[in-house]
Amino acid sequence: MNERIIIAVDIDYFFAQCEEVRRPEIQGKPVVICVYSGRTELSGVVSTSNYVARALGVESGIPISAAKRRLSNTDAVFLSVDQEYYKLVSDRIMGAVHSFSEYFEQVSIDEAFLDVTNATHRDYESAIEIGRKIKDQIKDLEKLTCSVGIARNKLLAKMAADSQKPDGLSVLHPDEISVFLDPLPIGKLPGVGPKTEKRMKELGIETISTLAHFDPGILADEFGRNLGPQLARLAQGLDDEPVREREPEQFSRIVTLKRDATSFNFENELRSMTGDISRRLRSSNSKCKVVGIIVITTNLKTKHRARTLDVSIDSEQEIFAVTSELFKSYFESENSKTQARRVGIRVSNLVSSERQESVSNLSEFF
Ligand code: DCP
Ligand code: CA
Ligand code: CA
Repeated sequence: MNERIIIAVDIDYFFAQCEEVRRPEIQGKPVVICVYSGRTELSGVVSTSNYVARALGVESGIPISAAKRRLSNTDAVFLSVDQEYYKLVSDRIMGAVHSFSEYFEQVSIDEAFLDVTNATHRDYESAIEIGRKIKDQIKDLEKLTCSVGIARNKLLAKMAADSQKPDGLSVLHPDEISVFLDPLPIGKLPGVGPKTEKRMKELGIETISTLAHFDPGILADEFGRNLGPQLARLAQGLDDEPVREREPEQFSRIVTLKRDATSFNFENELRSMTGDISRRLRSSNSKCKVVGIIVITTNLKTKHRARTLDVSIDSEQEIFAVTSELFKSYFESENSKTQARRVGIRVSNLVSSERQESVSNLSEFF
């Protein structure tokens, strides 16, 4: 028997919710996160928006000018994306979610899957328990809501999570799958983008049920020999993709200072962060080539400095040496104009320390 239980976690209106948390005064207003192209003052697109703005027709992908028009009579807040900040929040959340199962896969900045088949002994009630705990923990840690879906594979878990947003917990028992899937419009099927959707509608395919039973030959002709049959399988709720651990690309830590700083006077905090990062590198058998610092100022600007090293490192002392220098030169260059409220460090360009060793062993051998 290879029946699995998969949990999907997706943070609600992620970038916009991050901003609501760090700027509580904007809660309740329409919040629009913008990617400004810089060409003219208003050119660019909406990255995401909160649910207040969505109810007024403002969602991902529309031009900022259209969003401004639709929200012209409201107290809407337009903010520029701060990708670095969302990444820090995401790293902390993903760390917490990962702790619920060793079978963990992060698929995007705000989304992850867990395989809890063994942990739950294939019992949905105990999977729901884990789902609740994950939601509670993300709420406690970051004050963010997320939506959780539980089902027999990644596809259905994701669709279940999407079906109850925001702050949902949706379970799809194996015997409920076709009742759930069949009536849904094909646009709800992951993998069916706007172009595919349009062509399917021209072929008379409106619902997932129609797609599931459609002539496989025609689907192959229309959408390709691989994609066509694949879409039909998805429409039947079939998906064998395993939850696949991906190598982390970076590690970061950030702390709020007890007192806002205008110089490097937080050696203890830095030691604790470098110790933590060094342990994380070693436990994943990695070393880093790039070491950076993060400063979040009292007026919520996120600043970065990073150094690329000649030799990759993983020790606490080495990481401390580089980051303390970066902090010193940061505060010198800033001329103490801005105050730091939160400070962090980040290591990236990770390389496997095992591979390095074996390479050096080999070169010794030759
Ligand atoms: N994103 C983006 N541009 C897009 C889609 C998404 O910049 N076209 C960014 C902003 C989102 C984040 O990625 O906050 C996560 O994307 P989601 O699709 O999960 O959307 P949200 O989390 O914003 O909303 P939802 O509550 O629907 O999950
Ligand atoms: Ca999301
Ligand atoms: Ca997502």
